[in-house]
Amino acid sequence: MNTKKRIATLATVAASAAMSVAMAAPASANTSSGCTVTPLKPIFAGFNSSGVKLVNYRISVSCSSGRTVSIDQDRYEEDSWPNGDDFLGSTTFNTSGVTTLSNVRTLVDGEIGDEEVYHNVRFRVSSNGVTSPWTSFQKSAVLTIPN
Ligand SMILES: [Ca+2]
Ligand SMILES: [Ca+2]
Repeated sequence: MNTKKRIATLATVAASAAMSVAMAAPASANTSSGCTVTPLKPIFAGFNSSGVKLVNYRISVSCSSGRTVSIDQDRYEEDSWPNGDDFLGSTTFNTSGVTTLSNVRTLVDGEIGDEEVYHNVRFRVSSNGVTSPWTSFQKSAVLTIPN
């Protein structure tokens, strides 16, 4: 193999290695470093004392022992194009083990007719003083609810 050919071969190997790293990320987005975190479809959770509807934005968490997880949750009300989704608020959580987190919030009435609410979550895992990078955000299913 002459020198020119060898350089070309090395470049091909480097390119395919970079591609396999880039393509692996989305498939494992909700499992990272021994924790699995899933944003569950929001559920109706009754009424507050003022008669306003409540919605529980739950998050399922399952971590191996010795791991703690930090979670960012962003809540939205979905709108059709050309309107952007309405941002409703953020909450952060720190937990470990196997649990389902609850976050009960009042339901907005931002438009005529039903509201369509969902949440996005991302997380990072700490173990023995080492913290993983943040995952990408994952979107829950959308709850359509009269209000
Ligand atoms: Ca809407
Ligand atoms: Ca409405």
